[in-house]
Amino acid sequence: MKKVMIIGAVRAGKSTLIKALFGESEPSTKTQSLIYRDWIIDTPGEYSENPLYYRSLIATSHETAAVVLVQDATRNRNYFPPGFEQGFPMLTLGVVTKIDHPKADIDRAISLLRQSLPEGEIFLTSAASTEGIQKLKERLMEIVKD
Ligand SMILES: Nc1nc2c(ncn2[C@@H]2O[C@H](COP(=O)(O)OP(=O)(O)O)[C@@H](O)[C@H]2O)c(=O)[nH]1
Ligand SMILES: [Mg+2]
Repeated sequence: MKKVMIIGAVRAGKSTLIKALFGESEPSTKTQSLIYRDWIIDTPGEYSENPLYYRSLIATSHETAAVVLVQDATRNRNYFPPGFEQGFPMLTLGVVTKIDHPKADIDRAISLLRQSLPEGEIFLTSAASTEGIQKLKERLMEIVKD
């Protein structure tokens, strides 16, 4: 099975999203290193926030069929550099997390994500309400299966 790597800022909701994709709802603990779980690679938020780690992310991405850029719907800034998607030669897609949150602003999240991912699919999700999780899972399964 191919793999998918999940990247995004510290506390963007990456690990919780991964748990939700596996049907789990307990809180996630802080991710300190690359974590391989079945067909998903979880990454520490520092890897997306600190340019010192970009090489490591890009190197790891070569093991994957797709890279998922995560944007937290409650944040008012983009933690990826502009055009970050271009560093990844494989398929890239976007996921907005926490759309259930009272402070979520989905339009803002999409436009922030578009600065780093000008094209490609964007999925709107909430691990808390499970909205959008099944649809994302189906798409990712399609990517990793062949
Ligand atoms: N409201 C809400 N909070 C979430 C959701 N997903 C994650 N969180 C919260 O966001 C925080 C960071 O989540 P985590 O998955 O550890 O982020 P990571 O650092 O990107 O792995 C935690 O307090 C989560 O409970 C969601 O769908 N809705
Ligand atoms: Mg994490």
